[in-house]
Amino acid sequence: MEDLDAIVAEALDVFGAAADDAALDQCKARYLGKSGRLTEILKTLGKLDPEQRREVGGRINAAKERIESALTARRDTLAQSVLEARLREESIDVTLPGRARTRGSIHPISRTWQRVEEIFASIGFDVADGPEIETDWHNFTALNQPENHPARSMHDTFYVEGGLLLRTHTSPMQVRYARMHKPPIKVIAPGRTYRIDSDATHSPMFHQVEGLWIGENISFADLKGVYTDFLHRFFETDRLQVRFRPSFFPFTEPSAEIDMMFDSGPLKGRWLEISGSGQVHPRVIRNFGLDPERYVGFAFGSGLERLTMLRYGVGDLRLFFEGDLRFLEQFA
Ligand code: 2U9
Repeated sequence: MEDLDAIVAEALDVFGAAADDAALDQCKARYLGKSGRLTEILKTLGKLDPEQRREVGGRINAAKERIESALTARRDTLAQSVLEARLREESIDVTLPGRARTRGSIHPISRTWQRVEEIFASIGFDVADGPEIETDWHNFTALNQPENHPARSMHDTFYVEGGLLLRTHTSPMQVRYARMHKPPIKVIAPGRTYRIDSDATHSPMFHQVEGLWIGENISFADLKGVYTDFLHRFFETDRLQVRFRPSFFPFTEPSAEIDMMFDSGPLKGRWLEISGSGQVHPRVIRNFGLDPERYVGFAFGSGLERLTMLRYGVGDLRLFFEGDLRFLEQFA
């Protein structure tokens, strides 16, 4: 008979080398299976006499028990290492910092829009609103731009079906406002406007803010005071100069360009065009349903993009419309 202790020792070695459950099952068969080593020895018991059979049988059983408990031990070890590997793999490091939710930011043009509203509201201006698709009358006729005016050409304006058009300035909002309110009329109209124009300083869609103050005794001095105060507050400095240059607009007479010059900073010493303005044309006043002999006032119109570019030092207007986060995040 083979040496039982040697078989047990070998089985222990073999089990120790089994890498997983499936390998271990195969090893088990080699010793305890139908034609396994111990089973083969058991089969020889029948040939022994009863005395020997009891003695040898007892030794075989003891060997079998040792093999079985080694098997169980190995199985437990393998299960334990599988569990440990999974825990390692699936572990969550609860000490890691949380994933911060990034903050959005307000678009620089919207920021300018808000600030312009705040500044004018603080000196008593109401804020008008109105449609972006306008009638020919509100956009042109009421503003003293007759049928043959060049601004009305198909080339300059986006026309939509039904004789309507995309407003080319924010003025129609003030026309609507003035026709619905009694003087004194003191209102700003910020909003989107549209023109067929596209380069580094022109976009087919852009933003304007226009102001209108109509009463019985409103003068150019009021315009200069209001607009200069606005510039001081918008650019957060009193160190700038303002000048008026004669100009022409169909809806104002007389008309003026407003220029400004910073006394400090990177733009110091250069006159910059910042707005158009003028005394509202008597025909426009009449189109409000008011008597131009009694009511006078001023209007101005500024581009929100231009104000924003000067405030933040942005060189190309198109950056505002591209949605590039590398640009926009700088305003967060
Ligand atoms: C009404 C009557 C008159 C608004 C005015 C301008 C002069 C002007 C441009 C500046 C740059 C448009 O943004 S821009 O492209 N605007 O020069 N706008 S006076 O005059 C009005 C407005 C409303 C009822």
